Amino acid sequence: MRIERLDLHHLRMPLKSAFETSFGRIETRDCILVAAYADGLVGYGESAADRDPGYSYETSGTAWHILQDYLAPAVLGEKIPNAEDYQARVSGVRGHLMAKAGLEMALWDLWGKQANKSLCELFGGESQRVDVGVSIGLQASPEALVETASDYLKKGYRRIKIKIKPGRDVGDVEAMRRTFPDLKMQVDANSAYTLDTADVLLPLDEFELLLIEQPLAEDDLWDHSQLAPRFKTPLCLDESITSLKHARQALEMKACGIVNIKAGRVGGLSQGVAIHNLCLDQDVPVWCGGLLETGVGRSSNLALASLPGFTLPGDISATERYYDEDIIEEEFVLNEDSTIDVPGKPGLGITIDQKAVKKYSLQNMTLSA
Ligand code: OSB
Ligand code: MG
Repeated sequence: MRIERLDLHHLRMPLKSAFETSFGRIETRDCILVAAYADGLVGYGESAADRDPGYSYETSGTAWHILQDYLAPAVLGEKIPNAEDYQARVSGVRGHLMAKAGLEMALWDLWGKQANKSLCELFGGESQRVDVGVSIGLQASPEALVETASDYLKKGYRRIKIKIKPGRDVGDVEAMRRTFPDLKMQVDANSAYTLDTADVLLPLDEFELLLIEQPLAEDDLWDHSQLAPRFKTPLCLDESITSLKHARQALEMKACGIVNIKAGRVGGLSQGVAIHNLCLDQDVPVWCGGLLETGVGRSSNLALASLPGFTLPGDISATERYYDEDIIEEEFVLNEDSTIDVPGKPGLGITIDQKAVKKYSLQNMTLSA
């Protein structure tokens, strides 16, 4: 299918409640919505780069620039039969993985619609519903955290992740564990520690956490391999795994025992599938992370998480956890068993709410072949 046209929409959406991590507080979430047109079909993708370079060096501004000036010219007027072909065309652009992932997702939506297959079917997914949990941002106090967590447990979530940072780590976990002795729980530091300061986390080993996510910096693969043996609890990498190659290297040096896969962070769904395959091969559990995506990205996360290696609950929560108004017509709801259904319609299986897109757009652009 020849790509005839691309639309870019820079969106800024108010979150229902602010999301605070060790890298900052997010009140509104930016993304770039990509629409790709071919053969009378249109596919949608979401580039998850946010306004500020806190989680990643990419921003909605850099993603817009890279999409407009480099990625769009690489695909417009071209026949792109599959993700391998797409990745080869954009391989001259170093980095900018979230920008690349947004366009790849729009192409997957097109390929699925053309083949009349859902993304889950295209990937070889095996589950119709996936285990999910909720990621709770830093709260005002450990007491407030326990209260927020209770609200989510009442809604039916059976796995909770809490954000930690220096000064708000062991105490918060202790308060949670005291109140919820059997809860499936994990923590995410978003790179807030160094090899020298991370020993304050050693007491976490008492609390039977599923995992400790990304204690050290993104480029500290080696230091994670030095830190990991100090803990009984498995370390899990998020920010550090930006490619299949880094996943392989992390596993070879035992920098982590579990991998968080986010298609946006690794340059596209195809790369997420490849990392899943590597980990499945080596019996390393993976789970699907989230980036507070709109329904567009969430739909693709559900498809990815339907693959058999995703054995831990994902950070894929119900639509109502994130936004008052999403940009898709469908709503993702939590089932009673703390799962969410995997979309079954062709492509991403979603319908864009054009009025909502218009409402939240800061900038729009059409690029033609
Ligand atoms: O590190 O997993 C992270 C949100 C934004 C940036 C980074 C992270 C997160 C989350 C939220 O933890 C996951 C979600 O519910 O989408
Ligand atoms: Mg994380």
